[in-house]
Amino acid sequence: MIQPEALVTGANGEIGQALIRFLAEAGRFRITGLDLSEPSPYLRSHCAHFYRGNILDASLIEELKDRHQFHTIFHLAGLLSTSGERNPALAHEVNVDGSMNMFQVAKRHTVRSGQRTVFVFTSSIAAYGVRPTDDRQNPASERQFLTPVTMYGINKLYIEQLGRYYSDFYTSGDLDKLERIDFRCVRFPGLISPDTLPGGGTSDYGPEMLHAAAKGEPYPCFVRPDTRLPFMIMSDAVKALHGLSIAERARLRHHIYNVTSFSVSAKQIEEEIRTHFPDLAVDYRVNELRQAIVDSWPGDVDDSAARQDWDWDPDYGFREAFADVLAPKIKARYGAK
Ligand code: AKB
Repeated sequence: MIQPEALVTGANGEIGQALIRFLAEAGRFRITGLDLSEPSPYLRSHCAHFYRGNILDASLIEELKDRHQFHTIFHLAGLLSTSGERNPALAHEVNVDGSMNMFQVAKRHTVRSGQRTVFVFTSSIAAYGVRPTDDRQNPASERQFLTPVTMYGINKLYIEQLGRYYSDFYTSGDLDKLERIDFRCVRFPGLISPDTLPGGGTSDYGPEMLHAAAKGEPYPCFVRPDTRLPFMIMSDAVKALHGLSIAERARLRHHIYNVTSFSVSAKQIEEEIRTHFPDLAVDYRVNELRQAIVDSWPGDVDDSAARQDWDWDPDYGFREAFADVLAPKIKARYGAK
């Protein structure tokens, strides 16, 4: 039997690497990876094809349209929140124009195969914009507080809406000829991986503190100790992407789903890490700009729709995440005791 093809954009990113490893082990897809940078030999060996290129490159997009037939596209490539504030025009280009290009690939493959290409998009809690008068601690539902304050968050919210459009409303101007894709999206909280470090995000203090502890380095934390955000570990993030991608379409009442695992403050993360790395030293040196970004995100999100519609259920809560996965793996990685 010929395996269906899947495309993973942002293949070398944190989520991309973990997702490709997971998909390769599951063996359901022939995987095509796409990233700006060269993959590791390990990652390359899991991909039938790998494109080193830019999702803004028109000739690469034509090649993807013509040479492949993607059953599923996992569109992960993009600039994160802090990077986006450093260069908003570039963030808009990569996040929005790049996503438009990927929608065109999905549309072409939908028309050619007569089957709606599954388009899985990674959105984020950055799509929210909680105001100082709102209750940040109340779990936010998918439809609340949609007034993001960063270029990244605004891009995510807009791409979510474009996905709805290409899934439910697009007609290509010809009302008889439907070319609608199957858009599915998770809004991720902050992610923590023992294998990789994020680059350019604002929830990065969580994973950075863990990696610093394992390396025996002090950590200058850029948010206040009482800053609370939702988080999950990378294996649960991959579980969410896979779970949503294979969910029966008829059960999905929405296109956009919150997913989360635990909501904790920076201080709680510090204390939990210290149970595994007693020498950890954290110095809170608040960066006002990054603090303002995090303060605009909800302290918790309501993921009951995902639990109901596609049986989302993270494997790890706060304590187990650190005790069973993060601490042992990161000790092995850095050779820490
Ligand atoms: C970021 O901090 O930009 C990301 C996110 C929460 O989407 N980790």
